[in-house]
Amino acid sequence: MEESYKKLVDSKSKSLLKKHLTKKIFDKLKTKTTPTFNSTLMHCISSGLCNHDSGVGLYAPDAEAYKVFADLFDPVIEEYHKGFKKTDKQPKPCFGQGKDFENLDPDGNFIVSTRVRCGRAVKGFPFNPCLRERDYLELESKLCKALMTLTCEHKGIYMPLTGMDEAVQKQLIDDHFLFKQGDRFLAAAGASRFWPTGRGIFLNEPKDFMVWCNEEDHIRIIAMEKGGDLGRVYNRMVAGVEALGKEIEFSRDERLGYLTFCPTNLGTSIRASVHIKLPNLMDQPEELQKLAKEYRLQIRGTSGEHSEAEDGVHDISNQRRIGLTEYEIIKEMHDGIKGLIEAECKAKAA
Ligand code: ADP
Ligand code: DAR
Repeated sequence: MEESYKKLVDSKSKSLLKKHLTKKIFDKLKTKTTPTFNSTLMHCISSGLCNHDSGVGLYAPDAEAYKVFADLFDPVIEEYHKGFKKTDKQPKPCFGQGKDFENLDPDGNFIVSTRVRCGRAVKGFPFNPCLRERDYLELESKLCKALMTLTCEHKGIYMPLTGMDEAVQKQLIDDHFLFKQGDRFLAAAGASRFWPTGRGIFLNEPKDFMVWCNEEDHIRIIAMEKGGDLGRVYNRMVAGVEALGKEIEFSRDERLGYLTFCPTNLGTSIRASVHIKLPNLMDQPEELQKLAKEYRLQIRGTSGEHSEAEDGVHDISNQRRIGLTEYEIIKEMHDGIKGLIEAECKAKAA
């Protein structure tokens, strides 16, 4: 670990890990372990040590890591989430009403599709580096039992990755329903062990609600549809979260909110995104980046993280996930996308 750490220090990495893992903190934390699962600093930083091009480079091997290695997690959380200090506390869950958010693009001029997702961890289970093969299977079994209770618009089927026809899997990924495989950042973080055991996707009949099992987090709850009706998509995700929350006890920390494998997903764990075409703004990359920063938005490629835009379609979403209620996160994204569309119209008229 010492040698890999020195290579990171000497590298041109711009990761938050490199920025905040000072030698003093490294020396203070390198011998610490978490009490229940005996997780180490190496479990937390292995991805960022292997991938110097990480944006963050840090993951929590279990819930206790956020406290045992707080000297490293707290400054990374504060910077990524734009100011959530170690003395700040996540508000109690408040989803509000999706009806407050009007369709972002009723005439269908810009937005191809809208997606809202959140992550959840099952209380008592660690995260990927500490999960045994039987833990993945137990998590899958618990989730499937809960999924079978879903009714009405959420009713659907669970498809395990084990035994899934390759063509079916490729189509589900191409349709943006299913997660990609082989993410090197996640692999280096220990998230691909025993793959594909315990991994899978639940899809409802209309294919506008899905639940991922054991990709990066234990559970990802997702609603998605064509067009820009953020309020309707948000309501569908919230109803799914609340239904599953009646069957499964989620892991929630008093200060950090809902716990996740990656510190970028803590708090509400909500990422609300649009696949959107803004051709005029895309021709002014500096202006677009300035607006994204102003609205606290993150820009990804068409196939999500670590991908490029195809046919001018970008994935634009809220950056912050902690320090605000669920409702406030959705409002921040809604207002940001509205602002980008207004700027696109001005750029077109100019
Ligand atoms: P997340 O961490 O939220 O799951 P990723 O960036 O890994 O995000 O994206 C996961 C999948 O969801 C990718 O296939 C991506 O293209 C798809 N996706 C994200 N936002 C949208 C959207 N608004 N419409 C359609 N697909 C989307
Ligand atoms: N690529 C990794 C992950 C950052 C956040 N995305 C997650 N958790 N899927 C990085 O450190 O840049």
